[in-house]
Amino acid sequence: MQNALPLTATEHSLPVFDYLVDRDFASDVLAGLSQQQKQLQPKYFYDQQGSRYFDQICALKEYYPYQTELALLPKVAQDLAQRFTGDSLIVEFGAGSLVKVKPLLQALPGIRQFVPIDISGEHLALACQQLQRDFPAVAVSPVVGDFCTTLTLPVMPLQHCIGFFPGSTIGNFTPAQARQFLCNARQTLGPDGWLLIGVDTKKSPVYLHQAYNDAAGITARFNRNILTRINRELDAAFRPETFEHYAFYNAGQSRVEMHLVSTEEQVVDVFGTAVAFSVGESIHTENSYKYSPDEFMQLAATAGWHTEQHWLADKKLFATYLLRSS
Ligand code: AVJ
Repeated sequence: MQNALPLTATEHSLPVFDYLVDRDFASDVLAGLSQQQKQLQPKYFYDQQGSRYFDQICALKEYYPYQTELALLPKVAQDLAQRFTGDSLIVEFGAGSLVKVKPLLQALPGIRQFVPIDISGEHLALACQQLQRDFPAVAVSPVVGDFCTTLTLPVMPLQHCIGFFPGSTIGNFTPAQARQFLCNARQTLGPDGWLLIGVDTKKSPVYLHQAYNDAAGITARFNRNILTRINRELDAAFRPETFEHYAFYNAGQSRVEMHLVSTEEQVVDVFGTAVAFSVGESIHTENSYKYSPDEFMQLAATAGWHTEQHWLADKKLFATYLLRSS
């Protein structure tokens, strides 16, 4: 918050609140690579190229969470339209390409403002321009930043404040971090706050395995791109081709883990620090936790959220929950 540069004018006309700080990236990378189990935070996947790879993942038939959630949303939007008849605003956490908010904006005529938060600034700015053209009656106010931190949002005083957190992005957090996020979101969204959140369910590990190990190798490219990004932005010397994409379901922890496994014994220069890898040693790049509906509703309750309604996709492949601050 203290690093905010409010209302930075971009070459585009939409004003953007930009809270991103580059030095966090450098120190997070060094700290992560210094651990016993090396790790990188998944939020750093999303440079411009990474956001494009993620869009390609969403187009894969194996990556069921995207299509499944999207197919649920028109029904969800209809139900929300019954509830939210007054003037409202939507705050989206990790907004990406802004595809999923469209069914909501279409079905809810009371939405006056839309505040998408995303870490990938250029990607967000482009998506917002298009959305603003499609929905001229909604004030689109993009915020570039990490939604895990407390951000001061440029919100208008409206009747209902509806948070939107689709895609099971909450699965990137550990359950303890997820609880913390839910507590923070409750603060951010205020006493009459609501949160519409998409969460992936538990299912066959075979099915999960396919979703994170697609035949075309897009997920592998997405995973390796984090090394390319570190090379470019932080002056490191990773050879991404010497790291293999490795993703599996860890049943004990209820999560898919993604790793990058070194195929060689090697020492990599990461802006002046020598980072050694043995053969088969991995960098843990992502967790994607899965929750049964009961587990998730319980977790939400411990963060002060009551589940007002929830929608389950066919074969319980995905769930969307409408939470109300209690
Ligand atoms: C955007 C975090 C929900 O965990 O499924 C997709 C990211 N990683 N394929 C997920 C991802 C590999 C995705 N989330």
